[in-house]
Amino acid sequence: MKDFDASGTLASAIDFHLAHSVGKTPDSASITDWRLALSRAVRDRLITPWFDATHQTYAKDRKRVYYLSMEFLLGRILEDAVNNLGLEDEAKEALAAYDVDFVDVVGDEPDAALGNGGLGRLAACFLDSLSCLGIPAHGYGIRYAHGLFRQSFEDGRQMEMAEDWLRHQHNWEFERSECLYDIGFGGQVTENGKSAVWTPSDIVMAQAYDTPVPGWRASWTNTLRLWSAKPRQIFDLDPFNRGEYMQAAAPEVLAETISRVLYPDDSTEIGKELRLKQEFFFTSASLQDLMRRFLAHNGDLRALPSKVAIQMNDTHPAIAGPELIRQLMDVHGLGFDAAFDIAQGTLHYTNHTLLPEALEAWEVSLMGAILPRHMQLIERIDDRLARDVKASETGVNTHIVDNGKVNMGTLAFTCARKVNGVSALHTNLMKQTVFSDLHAVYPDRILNQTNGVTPRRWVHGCNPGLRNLLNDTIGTEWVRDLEQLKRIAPLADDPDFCQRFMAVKQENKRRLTDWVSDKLGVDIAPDAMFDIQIKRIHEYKRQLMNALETAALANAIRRDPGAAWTPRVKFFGGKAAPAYIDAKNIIRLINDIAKSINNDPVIGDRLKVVYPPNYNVSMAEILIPAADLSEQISTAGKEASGTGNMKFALNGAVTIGTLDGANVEIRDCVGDDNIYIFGMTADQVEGAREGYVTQNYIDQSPILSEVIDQIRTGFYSPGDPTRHWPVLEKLLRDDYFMVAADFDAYWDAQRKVDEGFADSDGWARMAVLNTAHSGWFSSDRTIQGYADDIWGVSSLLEDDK
Ligand code: NBX
Repeated sequence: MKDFDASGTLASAIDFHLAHSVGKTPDSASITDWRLALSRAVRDRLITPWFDATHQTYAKDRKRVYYLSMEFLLGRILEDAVNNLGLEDEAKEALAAYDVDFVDVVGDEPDAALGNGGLGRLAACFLDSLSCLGIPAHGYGIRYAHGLFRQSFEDGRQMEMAEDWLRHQHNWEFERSECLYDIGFGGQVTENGKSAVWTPSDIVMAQAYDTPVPGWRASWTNTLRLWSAKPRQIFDLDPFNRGEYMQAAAPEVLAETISRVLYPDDSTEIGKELRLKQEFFFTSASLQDLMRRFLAHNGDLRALPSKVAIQMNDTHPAIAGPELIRQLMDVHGLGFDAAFDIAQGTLHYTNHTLLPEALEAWEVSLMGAILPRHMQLIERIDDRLARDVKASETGVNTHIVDNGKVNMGTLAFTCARKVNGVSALHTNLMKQTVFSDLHAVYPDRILNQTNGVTPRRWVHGCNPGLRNLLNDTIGTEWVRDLEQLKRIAPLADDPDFCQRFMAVKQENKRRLTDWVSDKLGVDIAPDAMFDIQIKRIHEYKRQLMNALETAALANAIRRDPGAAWTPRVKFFGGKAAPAYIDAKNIIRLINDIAKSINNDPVIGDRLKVVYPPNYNVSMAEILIPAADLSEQISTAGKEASGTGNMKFALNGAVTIGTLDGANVEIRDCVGDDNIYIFGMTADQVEGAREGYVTQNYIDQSPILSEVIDQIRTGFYSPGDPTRHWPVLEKLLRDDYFMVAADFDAYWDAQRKVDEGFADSDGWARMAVLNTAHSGWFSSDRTIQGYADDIWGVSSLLEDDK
């Protein structure tokens, strides 16, 4: 294979690109110019491994993976690429020669925020692991012009602003102006004997943009292919010729709307026409693209399941079932049964939530209007399901089309060879609740793949101090084989190692302290306990319970300021969906509580509350390495897995949490003595529902009662005493997530945390053991699980060994 690498040093490549790609001289270059020059210089070094991986994949013609996801929450790309390629020192040195700081340069890059939260970030970690493991794969998604909105606070209230990551040149991607597919909407279907002809009323084009995704040291590099919507026709010539220029541009505007903006809702069904169009747009383009690639090498469509594994990340791409069947029937001439079997042998579905309000279901009328051919095929798939239900003799009653709606979970399940949950608890609950009927009919279909996170970004990249300590202690292999972290477990009893481990933590806390002072003008003490809850704001995640406990702690401190309090800084971070009023009310309450506590001289440094606006991936990279305590306090049974929980534990934070999602597995790994578990179990939560009265729990808890009274009487909103009544009203009327029931257990657990932290040796031991026993939470382990149990694919790197 020809070597396409730019010859010479990274420094000369930066010089070259500053001049030739950016058009600047060193003395006129801004930080952004340096970033663009460095990005190009680094990207050049990916080209040879990228071409090489593509070449090997074609030459070996082995089974490939296609990961279909509406969201890829990549964050910053440059620093990660520099790390993966091992170019940090060279890059730092090259920039320092011009008095330019590497940290400023990589920090200049806007986050690629093409996702809402855990689901999108999981997809990004999976891309990293697929490349790291050398599994031939493509990620397929949407190149949104505007990612997740930017959040600010005005008088404590969340404000949303449009995000604009593409305003500055995005120089990681390659635009593929020749790679275009037609995507139809609406229109008519005419039956033609056995086959059907769909004549859409509107057609837009999907154009590909490719981003190389390097694995560790670029031993393998896959592709993330994102689709952007383009008009098929720029101008409507009739109105143009009549001088109606705006109207003439209507098709362009309409088409580009499809990939314009990411829907900011992470846990409610949206049900909007544009959303359905987005889902079909990227799914159809991806399937057309992978079918073209398959057919270039294979004549026999029945071989598809042996060459292609498609993973549907949640139900957002679930239209892939009917769309693949449509292509096989209407384009390639197969009959329905053959097409269904091929599709079903190729598709797999991951479920990420059991919350009923988050399960996608489209009105039959909308589906029929936008995708008439697919609606017909959905009915036929439903008949197949009915046949299997009957044959199973289970007597269950389950349908894809029900009550005038297309249930996308049932559709995805029916069309998939394997269906997985994202933690052991979640997978068991899938079998027992939402998918119990389907599980009875297809008892071998559901399996578990507990989530994981990439150690490249979430330890090596974000925590240089810990990286160096680990490298010094156990060598560097842990980056690719995270179970090696176990080797530091014995050192939890070595005072010298513990001291070095906690010095790293202290340094990370100092870095965060400086950042908070710089960005928010709030001064905090780095020796306080850093207690962090960062995630989307949702009632089930119970930020409210944390806020109430914070207020209660402030009361206790005010009552007895001279007692031996363990100083704490409570961090909150996260966005609420713009239409989620109850969550936005909670944000405002947290901000008001923060203001009151931070300005109370009696409380002083014993307790501070910090809520930096616009939480995103790069903010997580500063917060997580600095955490002492990780808040994972969702109502048991509601958080499918969580992945932030894993990042914290890996970075030596101790968890306070419920037995929910992957917290259960974190406890199993780190041991009961190194985690603070409290509250009801998933079973107990369901048991407590009947006859649940919030007020009874409040009455039993003087600590909670006091806080509720303060909020009611405007203690946290002087001058506007009724401001937070909606939060109380909701809590009292419908405490579905059982904040009141778990409050006292949470309070007690927090007081144990206080004691634990006061014993600095004991805490250091816990912190070390959390890192040591979290190796299992690598997304490499997760992806190996998908490769073995779901896709039936193997690494191409092993061939060389
Ligand atoms: O997926 C999250 C779960 O809540 C986490 O427990 C889990 O760890 C993570 C990865 O498996 N789900 C999630 O982030 N959902 C979304 O972001 C979402 C986005 C759009 C949408 C529905 C949900 N329409």
